Amino acid sequence: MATGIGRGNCRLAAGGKVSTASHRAQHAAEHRDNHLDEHRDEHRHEHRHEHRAGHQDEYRDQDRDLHKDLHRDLHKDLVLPYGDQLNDGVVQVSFTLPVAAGALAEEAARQAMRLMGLEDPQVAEAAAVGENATFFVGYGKLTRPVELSKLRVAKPMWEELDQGTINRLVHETLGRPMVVVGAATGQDAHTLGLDAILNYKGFAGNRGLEAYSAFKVINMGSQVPNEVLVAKAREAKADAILVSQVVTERNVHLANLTNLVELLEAEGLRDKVVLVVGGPRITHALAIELGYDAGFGPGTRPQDVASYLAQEIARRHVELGPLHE
Ligand code: B12
Repeated sequence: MATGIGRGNCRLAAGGKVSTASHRAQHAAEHRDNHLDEHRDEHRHEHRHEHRAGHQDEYRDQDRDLHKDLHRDLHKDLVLPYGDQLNDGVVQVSFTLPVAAGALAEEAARQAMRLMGLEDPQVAEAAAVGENATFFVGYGKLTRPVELSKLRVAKPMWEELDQGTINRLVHETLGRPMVVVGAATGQDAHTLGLDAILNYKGFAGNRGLEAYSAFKVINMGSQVPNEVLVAKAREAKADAILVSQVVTERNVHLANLTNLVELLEAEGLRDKVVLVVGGPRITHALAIELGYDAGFGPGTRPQDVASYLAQEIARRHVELGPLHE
């Protein structure tokens, strides 16, 4: 089916107005330049203010230097994806639409990319997935830059410690190893991530918690129901519970993680344990939102977790006293 729309540079824009790709590109470029100009003016104003008493020629030199600095600084602070050239904004996306392969599906794909905020969407690859679905690889341009200086990044607050310091800190704090119970919970059968943190051999050359005298590790493995994990934590007098969640389809991890917090609260155990969650789609911010003490994402090393646990148990001991007595 050929619609005649969406081929070449001329497409129907929202509200029935005809706009061309070059118009939009120009508009986008103006938008970004205005944005950069605002920053430039702010910066120049501050700079002039500081040097009001200076000489005319000095102003000119300073302006030239300032211009160079600004361009360097703005490129550092306002960033766009790198496609073929620095900050050209070009990105590649892939997705599947439940529409049979053909012209309508391709127009739907371009519209989906526009809705993602991409200018000049192009379909690079379209492959039928069964009768009623099409997989796409597309290209488009982002025009609004990310301002790095405006970002606030949530990070757990701990310092990286070496193995000896971690062992000493825990033994001095508790007079015994810290009991850590770990499990991949609910239906989750992925244990490699949890094993990477807990098992002696560890991950990427970094030894796991079992290699520290600071920790007594109980690894319950995969598909552990929350109730069974809570019962084990009570029986072992766990100081920390480490949960792994890898499957996140249909947000199953959110329901599962929330249920664990509710069970621990109901059992009066929540305040007695350091509660940690990890997995490839876990962030510290998400963990905090769900009622956990810390969250660890992709690339986590056992030493990161060991450092956090040792410092957190020491902090609690000083602030709250022994938790299991
Ligand atoms: C290996 C694997 C499997 C193996 C797991 C074997 C095992 N014993 O673990 C098997 C074959 C069993 C499997 C099964 C399935 N899998 Co699978 N699997 C993978 C695969 C290829 C690698 C995962 C992995 O081990 N990574 C290596 C580890 C070291 O990395 P990690 O898990 O991210 O862990 C690190 C951090 O996240 C963190 N971390 C992780 N956990 C924890 C816990 C704590 C406490 C802390 C502090 C840190 C931490 O530290 C680790 C080290 O840095 C991924 C795809 C991929 N490339 O990622 C799919 C993947 C995870 N699987 C997936 C799916 C869908 C499944 C199945 C549902 C498939 C099916 N239809 O049957 C089943 C699930 C069964 C179930 N009930 O869970 C999807 C998940 C999609 C989603 N977002 O939900 C993925 C992403 C594949 C995909 N692209 O679709 N899988």
